[in-house]
Amino acid sequence: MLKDFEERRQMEKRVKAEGRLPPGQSITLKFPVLHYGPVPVYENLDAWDFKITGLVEEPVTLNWAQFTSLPTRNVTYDIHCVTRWSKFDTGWRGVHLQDMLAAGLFKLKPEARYVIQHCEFGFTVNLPLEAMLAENFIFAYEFDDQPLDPEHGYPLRGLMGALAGQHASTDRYLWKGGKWIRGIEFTVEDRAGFWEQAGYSMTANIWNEERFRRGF
Ligand SMILES: Nc1nc2c(c(=O)[nH]1)N[C@H]1C(S)=C(S)[C@@H](COP(=O)(O)O)O[C@H]1N2
Ligand SMILES: [Mo]
Repeated sequence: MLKDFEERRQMEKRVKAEGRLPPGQSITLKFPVLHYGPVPVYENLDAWDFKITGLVEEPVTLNWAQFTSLPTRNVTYDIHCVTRWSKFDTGWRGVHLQDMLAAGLFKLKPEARYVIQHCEFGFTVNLPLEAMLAENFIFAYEFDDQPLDPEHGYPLRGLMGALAGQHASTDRYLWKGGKWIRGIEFTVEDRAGFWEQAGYSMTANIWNEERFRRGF
């Protein structure tokens, strides 16, 4: 217990010195679970699919075997929850939107500017296209070399994190990644997702502490 406390204190000191602790955040060594509503149960992934819709030349539907045969990347993210905990050096494997485009899986229409993630039970979250094309975002299906835990998004989640030391303009809070994601929709206009409709920020930049929507 005391050892954990000391470890956490030391690590917080280090990431602070490295400029990796955003304002108003503190470190956790655990992995808290945060979401609204139930955790979906999958007996198998036979009925699972991932739909790419909206401003694309041809909509695409992928099953689990097709999705997991897409090229993957391993990423290490610092993740920052709007409820003020941050977890550092988390390791994930998943598919990047850039690699889907490069593989010729679908073609974007030039008007596409925003992306809505569609998740189980109708949960949605919105991001500008540039944030999803940046290195901060991945469709993750492994954490720590293991399939995701059900409560962290099994089988697939959108994942938004920060790369150590980059302070990118696309660094957002963790809620910008939808757990149990089932598709993405490209749009011209920004459309508030579930938490955004409840008052959370449309932009969610962690370095400017964009936690809530102004004037909401
Ligand atoms: N489908 C879904 N995804 C979601 C949410 C949710 O309510 N539903 N909450 C978001 C919020 S507010 C956070 S902070 C992160 C938490 O991810 P974690 O439970 O893996 O820590 O998931 C995000 N993704
Ligand atoms: Mo959150």
